[in-house]
Amino acid sequence: MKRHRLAGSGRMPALHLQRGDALLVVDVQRDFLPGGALAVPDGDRVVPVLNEYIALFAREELPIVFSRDWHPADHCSFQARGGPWPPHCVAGSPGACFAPRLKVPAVATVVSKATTSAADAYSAFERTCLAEWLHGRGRRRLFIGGLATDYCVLATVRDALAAGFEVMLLVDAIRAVDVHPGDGARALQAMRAAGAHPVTLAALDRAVHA
Ligand code: VGL
Ligand code: ZN
Repeated sequence: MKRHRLAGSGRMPALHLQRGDALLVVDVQRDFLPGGALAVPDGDRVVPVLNEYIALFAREELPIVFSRDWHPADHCSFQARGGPWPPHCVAGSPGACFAPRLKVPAVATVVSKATTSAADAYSAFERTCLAEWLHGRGRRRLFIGGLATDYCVLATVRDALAAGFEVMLLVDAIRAVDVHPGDGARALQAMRAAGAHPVTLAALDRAVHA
């Protein structure tokens, strides 16, 4: 029996990058990698994949934004202050650095968040100028990946949708903390239900257009 390629056979049409797109890399910092203060299991696995997205967006001269968790030493989210987390991503410390293998361009847009001791912020949009910055550059669609699926990626995706952006979630470039088993899977479901579209490198049209 001959096989036919039919619509709905599971094969997605190639996705093209467009004017109005931007890449947002969430919190790919040493403290969230294996060996770090708040290690995300397999957190390092997002780095080579994100590097491919970074190269694609750089080639198309589309904006690439890196968010980072950037806490004071006495941050309210730390256990010493009654918060849920061990100390992590203290501003200027080695653990707060971007992953060494992450190919952050020489000139990059960096958004620091949760920078005051009294307030935490999982979302890269929370008390930052990121939404205005992106809107001001005519961005309509954000490709979002990084760490961690069930905290900062989830909160960032929700805020991006609320701010009116279309969101493409890089499902091959996110990893979850999974404090409670299934947190990552639930976060993924919640993001899809909120309107984020899952995307992978394989689904992106990587051909060079003249
Ligand atoms: C994060 C826990 C605490 C994150 C930040 O980047 O997902 N998670 N602070
Ligand atoms: Zn934090």
